[in-house]
Amino acid sequence: MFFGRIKQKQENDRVPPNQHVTKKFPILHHGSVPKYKEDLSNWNLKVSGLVENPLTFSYNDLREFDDVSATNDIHCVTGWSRLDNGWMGISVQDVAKKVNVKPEARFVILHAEENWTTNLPVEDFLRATTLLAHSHDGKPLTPKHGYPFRIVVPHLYFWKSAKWIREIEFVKEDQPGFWEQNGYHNYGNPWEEQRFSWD
Ligand SMILES: Nc1nc2c(c(=O)[nH]1)N[C@H]1C(S)=C(S)[C@@H](COP(=O)(O)O)O[C@H]1N2
Ligand SMILES: [Mo]
Repeated sequence: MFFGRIKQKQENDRVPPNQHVTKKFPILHHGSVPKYKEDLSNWNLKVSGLVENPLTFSYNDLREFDDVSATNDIHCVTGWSRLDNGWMGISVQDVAKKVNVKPEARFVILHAEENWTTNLPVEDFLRATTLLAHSHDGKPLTPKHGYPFRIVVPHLYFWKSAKWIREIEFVKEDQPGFWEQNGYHNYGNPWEEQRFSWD
């Protein structure tokens, strides 16, 4: 009882307004799930735009970075939150060190398969908590959850966490992405319920 109440309280502090906690891991996206058939020889990740040293990484290049792990909470704009997700991946700060981001870069456009994009300020993208994740709760990402790599930006609504990431572009002018052009908020802070652009 007593412990139960403490746990409830802690959980409430961790759940943004008008979200409900689920233990499931729902799947949400626009478009189709890419089929790589376990063959990543034609797969790569570009880091482009306002960087001194643009680079294209193969899957194996990325796996040579140190792995980092993180545990954080997912808040989906449709109302579900999933607590304590264990991610493994690489730090976007480590990747950024290799390309040297120019000071003029103010936004990051994340490009996924099928020309899906999402946008966020460069200082949000370059937080220590942003990962290029390859595993979730101890297992490689499934195709539906973003295999081989997805972005994880835990402090914003989960639509900013691009699955099937293929290019990280640093730009000067903001460019609203797929959901942002379709009515979602441009920034998406779950604690302020920035769900829709008319909020
Ligand atoms: N490439 C891509 N990434 C995407 C999306 C998408 O449509 N395409 N949808 C976003 C949305 S709206 C959500 S809620 C999460 C869902 O991730 P999940 O299916 O792993 O739960 O992925 C985000 N990343
Ligand atoms: Mo979403």
